[in-house]
Amino acid sequence: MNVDLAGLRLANPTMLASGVLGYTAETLENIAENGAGAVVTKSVGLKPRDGYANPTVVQASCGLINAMGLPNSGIDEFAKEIRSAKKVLQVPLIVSVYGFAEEEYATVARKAVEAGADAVELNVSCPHVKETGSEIGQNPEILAKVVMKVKTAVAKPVFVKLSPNVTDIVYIAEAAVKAGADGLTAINTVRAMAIDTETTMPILSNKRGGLSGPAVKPVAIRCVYDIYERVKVPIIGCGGITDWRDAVEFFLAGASAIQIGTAIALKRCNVFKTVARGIEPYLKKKGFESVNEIVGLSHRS
Ligand code: RRO
Repeated sequence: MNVDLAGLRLANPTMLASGVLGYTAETLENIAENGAGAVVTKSVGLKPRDGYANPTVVQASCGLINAMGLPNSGIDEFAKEIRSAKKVLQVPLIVSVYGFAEEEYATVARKAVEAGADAVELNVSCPHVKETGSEIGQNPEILAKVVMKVKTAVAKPVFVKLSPNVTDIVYIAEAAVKAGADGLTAINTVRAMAIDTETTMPILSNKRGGLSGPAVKPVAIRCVYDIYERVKVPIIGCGGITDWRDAVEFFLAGASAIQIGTAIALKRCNVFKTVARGIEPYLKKKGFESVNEIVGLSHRS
């Protein structure tokens, strides 16, 4: 069940996705104790942000739509959580970083690594916060500058979390890898909204949000499959994984590891253990000796 992600050793291929319970050392430790092979924090920027007013989350038929608006305490305050988390965590700690300019990404990433982050994941794909996220992740030139700047600022693996809200995710993935990304996370949430038929108004205070959960899994599988055909760096699959079969589907598409987020809200924290425990017998039954042997297996002709 061991996997190697650009030099990061994971005891099993399940990871906590950014945005869910990744705010404090305690919750990160709790997720690791529940079996996650690595944890990713909520995205953190240079300065504190309140995020949007409630409602920030609404349940859809097959998932959740959120528009949190990047609430975070800012890297200087959050560095304390990183340091505390590093004292207790037995698994790699990846800090999700956002910025409004390439220098900001680099400064936050450097401070995160100085505080103990084992890697950073660049959030260039938040679907609804202006001037960060998608504006960067939809533009290959700006994205390349961000990645290059961060790569010169830190000596730890740099992962880039991609948006599905683009015409061609492969084109963006290739730009990130060419600029030096050590791995790619696919995908962030899909732009979505919900309207209340009683009030006749959009439910989220921000109106538009990002859809996650089982509804987006087929979209995420297609993204991983397409990216795998064109890039050599490890891909971390993310989007709608709730059980071991979902995870296996992502490996077969080309993911080397998977992230779980919404299933924690819809199911329970022990989803990491149940997913990992399901993968092992599947590998055995099929005659494989490791997860690595099935990464990208669906691409063979
Ligand atoms: O905080 C958010 O509203 C948010 C972020 Br940063 C993100 O990357 N994806 C998302 O669905 N919500």
